[in-house]
Amino acid sequence: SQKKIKNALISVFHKDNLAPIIQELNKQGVKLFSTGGTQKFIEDLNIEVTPVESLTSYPSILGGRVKTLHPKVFGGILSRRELDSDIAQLEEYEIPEIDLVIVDLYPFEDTVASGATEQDIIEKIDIGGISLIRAAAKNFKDVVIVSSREQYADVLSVLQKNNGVTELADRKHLAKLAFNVSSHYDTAIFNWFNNEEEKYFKQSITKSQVLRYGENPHQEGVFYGDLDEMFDKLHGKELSYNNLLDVDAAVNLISEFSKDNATFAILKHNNACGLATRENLLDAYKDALAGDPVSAFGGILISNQKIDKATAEEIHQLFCEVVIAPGYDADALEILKGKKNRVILVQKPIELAKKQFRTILNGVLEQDKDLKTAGGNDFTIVTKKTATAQEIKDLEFANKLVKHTKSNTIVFAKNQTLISSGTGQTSRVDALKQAVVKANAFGFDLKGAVMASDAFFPFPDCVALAKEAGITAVVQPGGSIKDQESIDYCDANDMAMVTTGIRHFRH
Ligand code: 93A
Repeated sequence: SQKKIKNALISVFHKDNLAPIIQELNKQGVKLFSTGGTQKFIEDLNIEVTPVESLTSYPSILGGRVKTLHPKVFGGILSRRELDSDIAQLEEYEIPEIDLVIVDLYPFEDTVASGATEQDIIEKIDIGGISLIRAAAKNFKDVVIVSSREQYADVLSVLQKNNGVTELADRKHLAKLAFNVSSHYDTAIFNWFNNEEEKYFKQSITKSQVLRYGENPHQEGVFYGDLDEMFDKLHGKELSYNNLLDVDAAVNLISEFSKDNATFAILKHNNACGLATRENLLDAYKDALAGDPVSAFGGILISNQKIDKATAEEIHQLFCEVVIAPGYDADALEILKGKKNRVILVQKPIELAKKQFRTILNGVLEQDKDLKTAGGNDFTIVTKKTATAQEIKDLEFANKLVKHTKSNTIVFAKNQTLISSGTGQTSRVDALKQAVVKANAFGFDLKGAVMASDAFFPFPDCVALAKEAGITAVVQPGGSIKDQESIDYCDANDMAMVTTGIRHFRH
């Protein structure tokens, strides 16, 4: 298992501290092969070196992208010295055995850190070098791999120790280091690609702001991000931790209604307690509030339209923490400013991050944001009865809302208005029952209302309870093995059901 180094391939980006190794190899009579820049460095030391081009009979092509990627190079590294067929093939194709490979990869991470352009970063993805490293490390039984300039000093002492004769244990150790280098290198490349996707998130964490406290006064809290980039704050006290959670929920909910008529939402604890779409904003606000005027107290209000004076006058009657809108008429703003602490935000038309993060245990969960919403055209009618045009509108409306409500959830809606919802229940039946109780409590008649569910019905009990409450049409993702039981129930009870194929869990 002792091996004497006869031929070495050296291809390094950083040449510093390389000279003593080259000199030692030269002293030991090792034949050196090398790529362009490294070759020049060795020649400058007055030491003989063979350009890799004369080994491959190919020039370096594609601006250096293909220099060492050639069977004459990799054959000499990967051949099994004890295998007759490998030996015969090296002879047949005139490939010299290479028993030492020294590589220092293109500095990918440094290039990213320098703020280089995408094109420059991509050019710094080393292909040939990483292949040399992996090939030599794979064949550690016969080959010594030096995979980073950080190993030069150690390797020099290994070379000096026994006049270029190396031990298997040393080679295997270097192979382990090599795969550490290559895996780290590829991870850095992966992270770069991944960060590209998370550009919006990354940009937003360049700033942070200490909050009054966290979810409760005994908890400290910080927001990492740039609120000024997303909102113009026109009035009011500082947004709290819980306000920010609500603002997030509100902004995401209202984004579903960006192309709709005037829409107003009132949120509490990240769920809507009022939502309505109307011809004009004042009606939208009034009908949103009517959904649950008790919960609306201290709520977060959001509108998809500029707020006018008439609507502001109504809002002013309510104690609410935050108002968010794309803009305010001057007289409306004056009215809303009438309460010292009321936060008034203008939502800027900026794109939100498409990734979500959440800490769990001692780690972080990451996921794509739920950006899919089924429109009426995506609905599949699964019952004999088809939904009316008005029901389809209401089903669309309810389905948008159910997506932004904590699971398990059931939403009842009628005339583009939230009647009531059951939110965050441990069973869907309980969510439904809660919605019925709330609708009754505020004097709503559920006859002709529609129902949306965030996930499928495992049993027909939900549609049965809905029928009893007066629901005539239902939207749900579908996909339960017992879907047919719920559909059969609807068919037997003159109800329409549509499926979307898109589940909207929100945990
Ligand atoms: O562009 S590459 O991926 N293509 C190759 O075939 C190749 N072979 C070695 N880069 C390649 N290398 C890298 O070139 C090495 O990893 C090293 O970082 C650099 C050394 O080039 P030079 O000797 O010309 O300075």
